[in-house]
Formats: sequence, structure tokens, C-alpha cells
Amino acid sequence: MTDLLTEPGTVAQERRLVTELPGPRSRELASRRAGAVASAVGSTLPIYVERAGGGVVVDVDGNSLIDLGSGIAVTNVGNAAPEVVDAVRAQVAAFTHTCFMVGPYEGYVAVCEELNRLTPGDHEKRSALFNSGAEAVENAVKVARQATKRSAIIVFDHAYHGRTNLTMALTAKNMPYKNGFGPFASEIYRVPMSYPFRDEPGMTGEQAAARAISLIETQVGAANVAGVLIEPIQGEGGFVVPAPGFLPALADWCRRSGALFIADEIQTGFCRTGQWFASEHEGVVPDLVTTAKGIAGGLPLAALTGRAEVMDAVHTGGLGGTYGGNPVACAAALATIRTMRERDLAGAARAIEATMLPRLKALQERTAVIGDVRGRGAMLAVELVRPGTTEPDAELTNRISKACHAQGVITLTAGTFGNVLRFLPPLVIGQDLLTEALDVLDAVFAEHAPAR
Ligand code: PLZ
Repeated sequence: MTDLLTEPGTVAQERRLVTELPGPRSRELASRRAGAVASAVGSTLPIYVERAGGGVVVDVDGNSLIDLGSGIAVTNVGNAAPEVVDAVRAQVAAFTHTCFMVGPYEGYVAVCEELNRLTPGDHEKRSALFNSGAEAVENAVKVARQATKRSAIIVFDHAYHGRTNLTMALTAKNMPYKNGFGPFASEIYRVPMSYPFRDEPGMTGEQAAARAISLIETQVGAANVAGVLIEPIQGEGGFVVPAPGFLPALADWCRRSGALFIADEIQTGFCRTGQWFASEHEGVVPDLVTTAKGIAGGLPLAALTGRAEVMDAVHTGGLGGTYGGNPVACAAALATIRTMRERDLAGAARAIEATMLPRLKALQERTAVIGDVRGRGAMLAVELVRPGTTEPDAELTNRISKACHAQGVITLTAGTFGNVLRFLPPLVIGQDLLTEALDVLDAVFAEHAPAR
């Protein structure tokens, strides 16, 4: 799947534990951290990172862990991907910052051109660049309101869109994202998501859309809706893949109602799900698309891309920011996108699905605690429940995730109920490494979860 192993100067692609986890140097850093870093900022792993490359993360004690997290779906192209490193080196030596609003440069323009080409739909598009996913989402709301002269934004149960004040209002889950941080922005309305595992059995995507649309029409009013904002596959909410037909029905309703369909592709974008963007799986063409994470191979960059007439409804100077589209991040993005194209990383994501999904389904057959296996491409998850029910088991999910860490496999959890174990391997991960990680997962489940 990758030739990283043979590239000089990269990290050995292996799982290797040489100390207990966390080792002595990680423990020392943890104690320094306790005296310096705000306790509100948490970390999933107990180890501190020294290097990372391809599909592994190496800690300060020399332990090498298999990465099934990609820094939350960011290092799709691999950690410290050689092409990205070279591009960043060249740019950082040329100039680090001018502020695009002061002294513009080609990299920003070129990233926007790429985004306009790659995002779904062949209509005329424009893009603007920002620093974080939350900032891109905030700007999507600003543009949607300005372009439609309407104010209501529709969001969904289990949605995650960020942690800033406006995006906290858009995000569904209270703990840890919102609790005590209000008051929140107004004119945000939440409707039910299509969640096949938890909806009435047999509910179609069209029926789930009708349920949401009925609430929008009766409680908000179609004429007040500026935009319907949705993750085509929910990320933090638990890798919820809506029933087929749900997204197209919502996009259709938007078109008929004069509302904008806004796809938050921040977690699903950049080949993660086996296509450049997850909207493509159902042929949905959003009016606005937010991107971040995978776009720049680990450097902070985010974007809003949309119909030219929608984007350009905003007055000049209406969008911007000091660092938005930083030249180093743009250079990284151009190298990342080029690498994704040249190495067909969308195909790599589909190959990861072909390896992982059957193994996860086989695991589900053996244990009574996996209620659902789902996802697309290299965005896959299992939802853990008490045997024979759909009752979430967050405690077991955490225990299993931690046991994977202790065995040198980086896993993440997600979900409104904290009971989803999710897998987001770098798309360049080697087949052997992926298989080894799945073997570890099997062993951890065998130890911690009752067999059927
Ligand atoms: N929209 C769909 O997944 C970020 C958040 C982790 P930022 N998801 C990871 C955490 O606990 O903070 C995300 C996302 C979707 C927006 C965002 C926000 O992106 O770059 O974290 O601001």
C-alpha cells in the first residue's frame, strides 16, 4: 500500500514496546504538565510523542505504537509525510507570513483552486481559508446568513462542529463540550439525525429526512432557514452513517426551500471515506463545504468552499483573519493534495475498509458486546452495548480503548453515549501493521468482553 518503509529517514513501521506504558520519560513529562498545563485540556494517550511517521507514533521512551487515530483524522497522508516535509521546509525558508489580507501569495490561490476543483459539483466555486475547523464552520454560518438574508441554522442530534461560542451552539453533546460555557448563540435549531442502529428498525433515509423536515417546517419555518448544516458521516457523534437517501432528501428540500445545504466535511474529507469527500457516496452536491484536518497533513488549515454567487454575496473585507491560509500551511496542503492524488489515497482508504470491515464483523460475531459495525473507507467504528440490548456501554469502551493503548495500538472513542470505538488509520498505513493492530484488537476483546 505504501513505500514508506523504503524511504530513508522515516520511522520504522513497527509496533515495539520497550518500557511499561507510560515509560519513565513520559511520566516525568506528565508531572511537569500537571504544574504547567491547564487541567481542562485532556489527552487520550498516557505517552508523550517524540517522532511519528507513516502509521506509527514513537514516544519519548522509544516505544513505537500503531496509529489508528491519525491525530483525529488529520494525518491521512501519513505523519511527517516526506512530500509535506519538503514543501514546508522550502516555504518556511522563503517566507513564513505576510498575512494574505496584507500581502497575498500564490499558495493561498492555488489551495483555493484545488478545493474548487475537488469538492463535489462542477459549478463555479470560490473558497476562503481559515485556521481551524470551528472557524470554517463559523464562516459557513456567516456566509449562509449573508447570502440568504435569513438567520436560522438547522443542525442534528449527535452533531459536532467545534468548541467556539457559535460552534458550541451547533454541537449537540453537553459534556465535555458545552457544560457551563453558555449562554450560546441563538437561531440554531436541532432536529433528529438518521441513526440506523438507534432508529426504528427499517426506517429509511427518506423517512428519517421527512421526520426532520416536518420539525423544521412546523417549528422554524422553511422561509427562515439560511442553511442545513450536517456531517455526511458524523465524527465525534460516533461515526453515524445516515440511512441511504437521507442526505439527498435534505439537499432536495434545501433546494426547494431556498436554504443552503452545508456539508461539514472536516472529519470525512480528503480521501478519508474512500472518496475525496463523503458527500460523493450519495451524489450530494452541497452549496457550501467546510474542510480542515486532512487538508494539510498536520499543519493547521481550514477552508470554506461554495457556490461562487453564495460566497461572493459577502462584502469585501467581510471574511478574513491574521493567519487564515498561512503560507506554510498552504504549501503543506498543496503537497498533501498532490500526494493524495498521486498515491490514490482514496483507493487506499477503500483497501483499508476491505481489510478492516470483515475483521470487525467477524469480531462482532464472536462477542455479544458489539451492537453495530459501521463506517466507510478508513473511518470505521464499533458501537458497544450491553449484551442483547442497545444500551450503551461507555465503561467497557474506555476499558477496551485503554487496553489497546497498553498493547501499543492507538484507538479513539466517540459517540454521544461514549460507547463507540473508532478507527482512523493514516491512509498510508502498511497492510502488515493494520493486520497486527486488528490482531491486538481481537485479543483485547477476547480478554475484556464476554464471548457469545
Ligand atoms: N467539524 C466534523 O470533526 C473536529 C474535535 C476534537 P477544529 N473534531 C475533533 C475535540 O475534542 O476538540 C471537528 C469535526 C467536525 C468541526 C470540527 C472542529 O474542528 O479544527 O477542532 O476546530
